[in-house]
Amino acid sequence: TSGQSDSMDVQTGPQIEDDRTGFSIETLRRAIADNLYYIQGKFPEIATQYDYYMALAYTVRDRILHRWINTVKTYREQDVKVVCYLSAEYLPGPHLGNNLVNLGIYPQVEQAVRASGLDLNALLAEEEEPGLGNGGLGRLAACYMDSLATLEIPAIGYGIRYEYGIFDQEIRDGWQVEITDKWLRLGNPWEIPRPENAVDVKFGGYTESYTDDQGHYRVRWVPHQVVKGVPYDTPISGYRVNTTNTLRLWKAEAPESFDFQAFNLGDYYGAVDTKITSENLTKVLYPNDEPIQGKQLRLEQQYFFVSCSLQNLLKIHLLREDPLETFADKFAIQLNDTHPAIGIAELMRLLVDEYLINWEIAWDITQEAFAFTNHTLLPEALETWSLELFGRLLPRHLEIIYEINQRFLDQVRLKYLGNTDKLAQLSLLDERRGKRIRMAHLACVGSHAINGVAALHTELLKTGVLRDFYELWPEKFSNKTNGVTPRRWMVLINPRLTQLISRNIGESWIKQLDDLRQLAPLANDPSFCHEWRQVKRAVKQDLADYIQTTQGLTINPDSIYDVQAKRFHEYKRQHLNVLHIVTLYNRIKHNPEIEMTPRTFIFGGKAAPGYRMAKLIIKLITAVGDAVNQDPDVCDRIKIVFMPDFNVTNSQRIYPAADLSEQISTAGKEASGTGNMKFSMNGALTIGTLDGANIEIREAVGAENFYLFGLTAQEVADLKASSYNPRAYYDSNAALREALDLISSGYFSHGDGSLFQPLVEGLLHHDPYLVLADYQSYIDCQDSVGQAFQDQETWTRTAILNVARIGKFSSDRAIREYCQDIWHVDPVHIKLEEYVQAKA
Ligand code: T68
Repeated sequence: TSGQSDSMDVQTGPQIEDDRTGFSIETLRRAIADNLYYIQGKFPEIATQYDYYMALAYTVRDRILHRWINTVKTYREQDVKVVCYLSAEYLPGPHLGNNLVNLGIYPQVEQAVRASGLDLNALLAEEEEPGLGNGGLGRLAACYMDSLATLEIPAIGYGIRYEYGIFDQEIRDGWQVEITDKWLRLGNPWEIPRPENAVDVKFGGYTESYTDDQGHYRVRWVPHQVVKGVPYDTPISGYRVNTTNTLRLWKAEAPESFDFQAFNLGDYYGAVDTKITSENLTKVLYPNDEPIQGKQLRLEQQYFFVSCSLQNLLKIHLLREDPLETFADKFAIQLNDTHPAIGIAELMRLLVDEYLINWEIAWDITQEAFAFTNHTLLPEALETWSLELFGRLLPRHLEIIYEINQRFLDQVRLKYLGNTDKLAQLSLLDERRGKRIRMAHLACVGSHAINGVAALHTELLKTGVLRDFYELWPEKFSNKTNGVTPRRWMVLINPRLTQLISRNIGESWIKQLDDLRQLAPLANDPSFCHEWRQVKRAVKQDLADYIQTTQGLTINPDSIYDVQAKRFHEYKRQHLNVLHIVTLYNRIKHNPEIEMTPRTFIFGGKAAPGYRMAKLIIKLITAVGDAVNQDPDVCDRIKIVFMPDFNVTNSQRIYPAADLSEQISTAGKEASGTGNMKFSMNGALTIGTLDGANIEIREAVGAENFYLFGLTAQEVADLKASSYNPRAYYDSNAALREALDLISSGYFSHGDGSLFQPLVEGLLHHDPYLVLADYQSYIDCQDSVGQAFQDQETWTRTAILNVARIGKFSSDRAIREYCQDIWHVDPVHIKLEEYVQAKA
């Protein structure tokens, strides 16, 4: 070797052009060819696009591995405090493009690929994304992992390696059809299995007490079954830094020692059976919006990955030769909703039963280590488990929860003398609904910090579902408004906009999103505005081309792209959007000559497989689309597109092209929303209610640059309290009546008047999400949007100001707040050793 001790600079690449670390075009080209040969075992004449994708992925992985190894080494040597994010879901999206952006080698790779006679976009399209989450919560975890690495914060994300992620959605005859997501079918170049770090997880059985050598009373858990957890590690790169953190996902397998017993008895098939049952544990992701109470496998999944993760943390801690008492100085554990909240009882069990720490000390460690993020106000989404199921699966944890509860309620009793209502309200056990464990209560009691995900949401937590805890411990509560990563949601998905911005204000905004402020004066610069419009127009053309090729549908890039893309749920009110479309349609039918700003309504999103109403709303959209898109009277003034299979990959085509972002949930129901931020960052204007983060987006961009409508959360609560009568709105509003009547008449369902009856009847008689109450306000607001779009100059100016003022909604800002207020962790700079030295 050269004997030089030069360190590597991530900006310029290595000084020695090694095939596995070099950044030059020629080195990259050679590495791709080498990987095609030695990893895919192919030669160019028979290699598929997928083979080339794999060859490129391994080329990029090598460069990342080099940084990853240096990161792990540094964390070990420097005894740093580490953030542990516990989440049952992650939606990282395709890794390749993101890693190219973060390494800063996108242009070089583009050229190296071209030099091999290939097209980078085609290779990027080959990647199957890991759909290991349902929606916002899982995607938030992925944005936070990106920001943690970019901010050089030591972090591990722990989760579940589902073999089948969220289902793929197809639309057949206008209905959603679910297809199994076989994302691992062709292999996954981004993960490295670590079977040597496998751990055992116990289930079922019973507990027994014994007295140890020192005469202490102890409890041991004799399980009925043991499952092995095998970690699969994926590197998470930071933007233009060497820091590369780990996403560690656990897969369930049968432990060798366990089926050995069956083997000895000659029960070979019984042993294989055990293996199959064990592996079922991490087979499939549960969809949200479905009642999961009572789903044993779901509780098994939660306990499984949390136990694996905590055992792993304790092992790391002891390897560093730190005493257990300092555990909470070395790890900050964040609970992403209540799904991993069982971790509080599990850490107590590990400390008390396995490491023989006394209860009080163990409890201090636990409370100091854990913090809890709540993501929902919907009461039906709050997790509870029946004592029967819980005790059968986790008998020792049930005892521990009883003990935690008893000590907690003793404390409560002192504060609220004789107030039995308070005790019942705060208890970890819900005694009314057939004895259930309230996971949110466990999370609150076992954590030192509790947060909501937007200002309104946190306020509603404090006055609503968690008010008794807020009264008890106001100091534990804080707000952490969500954010999204500008690396994926701007730089990667909107290169045209990125270049325009960077040409004018430099690149600092990519890491300091507040620097977008420098765009504000340019909103008054006609030539900049002109370029902005050209960029938007080009991106809209891209989406039009994509829709033309995939669906054979022609849309007009000069129309308003009016987009609602998110999970289907009644509280998100996609049906309110439909009522607007049908209202416009009726106006045309009454007056075919009517002047109207042309609109393309674009929908995307999945409905939980068992959520009938959500699926019926999808059918309504496609049915209205079939009628309206064909109708010669409409003359292309309205087009309706349903983009199937809304996932990270497909969403990346949608956000950049939107003019109007639909954020129309019933006020008080959407905890935060994160799509709202992604649209705004890409220059869409928002039509929205005062809900979740919409409120803060409106504050940031200015009320004059945001289309507000609808009741406030307070007005919603008041109206519901005063016996809301949706029928009155129907009776008094002719346009609303006409729209609903047209839907129930069978006009959109080949004369079948019964098809949409559940939907229309539901609205007329119950309307729990106040669609009818907000209808007129929404229509009026949409009319002003239509007007405003006519003035392209003003519209563009407003869009630029939206982007200029969106800096707050970077996940970097959110993560900085978590680091300062909750985790108390600091950045650790990672230096690279030359690869030749590191290997030696
Ligand atoms: C979302 N929640 C919130 N839940 O709805 C959204 N739930 O307002 C918020 O922006 C986002 O979290 C991030 O904070 C979810 O996405 C789930 O996906 C989910 C999954 C399983 C069980 C319950």
